[in-house]
Amino acid sequence: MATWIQAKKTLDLKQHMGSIRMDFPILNQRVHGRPLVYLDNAATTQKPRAVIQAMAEYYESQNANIHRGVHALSEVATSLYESARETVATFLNAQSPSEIVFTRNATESINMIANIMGHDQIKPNDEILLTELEHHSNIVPWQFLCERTGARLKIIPIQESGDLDYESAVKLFGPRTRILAITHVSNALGTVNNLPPLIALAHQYGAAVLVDGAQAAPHIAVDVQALDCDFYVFSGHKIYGPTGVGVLYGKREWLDRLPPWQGGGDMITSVSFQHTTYAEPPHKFEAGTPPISQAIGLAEAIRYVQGIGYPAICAYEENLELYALRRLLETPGIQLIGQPLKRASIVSFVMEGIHPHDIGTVLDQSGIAVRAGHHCAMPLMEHYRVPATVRASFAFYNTYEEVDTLATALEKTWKLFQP
Ligand code: 7TS
Repeated sequence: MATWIQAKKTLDLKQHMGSIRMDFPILNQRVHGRPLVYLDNAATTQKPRAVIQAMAEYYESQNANIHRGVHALSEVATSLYESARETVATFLNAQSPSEIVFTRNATESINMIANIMGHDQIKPNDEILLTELEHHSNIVPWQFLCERTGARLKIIPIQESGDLDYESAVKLFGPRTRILAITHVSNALGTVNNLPPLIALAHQYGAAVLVDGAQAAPHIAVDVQALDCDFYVFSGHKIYGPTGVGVLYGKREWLDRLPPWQGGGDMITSVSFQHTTYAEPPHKFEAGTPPISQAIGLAEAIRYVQGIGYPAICAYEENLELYALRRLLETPGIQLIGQPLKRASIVSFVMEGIHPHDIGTVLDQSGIAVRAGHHCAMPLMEHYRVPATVRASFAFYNTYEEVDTLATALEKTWKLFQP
């Protein structure tokens, strides 16, 4: 946890920014001779020292394989791994740690569900509802499922603002709807979806709901019981934890009902050449050696985030985002893509006549890291008839001065490309 946090009260992060940034060693460097301005947090976030240290300590003094040995190190490693699961369960307000499966990333979590749902839950002409906002990770696995089963995709459209078209959404549900797979926050526009009415509607039709929380978990306090979703997924590396670990939350009754995905060690109770019986959830879904150090790192990242607290993070990030929007709107040539009612720390834009990749390259020369591309959301790019956007995505360690640096660099970029 961050050492600078004293009393547990809502912090004004602006006042603590120096200490916060000191917790993230990577931020204190120069890129192309300029101080790094890291605004690619939606791709991956930087890691606080506490996470790096927890993982180093694990490898220096605790490393062993888990659930297998009677020796002391294996018991320590097993207990650290299982307590990481408890940390995630409490973080999401799951009913029990057995509802938390560790995977490789959000993508793998979605693939697992899309795959095992095909076992006996989906029939020809069943319908799977997605939205126009989805990342490819929440599209392609469902296309695989449709190819295997003869089910069909139906797509909830968006309005020009980048908000979901809730009126159209209601009409798309029907007796054949089996799954609603929906992002909590759009990685390209930052739109925060209003999930509860859609989840309630899906359940009225007996459909299961998977929420892709990859971009939400770092910015919004998630309560899976309040949401009442059936599955919730996110990636460790986008919430200040390491790569190589993801989370799949699943309601216990779903995890009991669904078959395992991969077979191997640790997911069985007994194996013979004639017959194998499976372990209880969550182990049923964790074949092979899991991401042990990564789960430990993720738990530390969650403790770090909880140490600051979502009220403080949300308050700071919302103000920073408003400031960034104001500065961008003042900058000549900028056209925002999407103006959703509620957004979470992501801003996408284009500049007339300048390719987003060129903007990204010029910004990089000023030490500013942004993303330029289709953001793995090609259907969404098609909706706005742009091949790509520039995306600035913020974390609680970004500063107002960094937003100014971005705005100044964009103004220069605009001038540079004028005839
Ligand atoms: N879902 C959403 C909404 C995402 O933004 C991403 C990654 C994923 C799923 C997949 O996450 P992964 O950890 O399994 O790869 N989004 C991005 C991005 O916007 N830029 O780089 C990765």
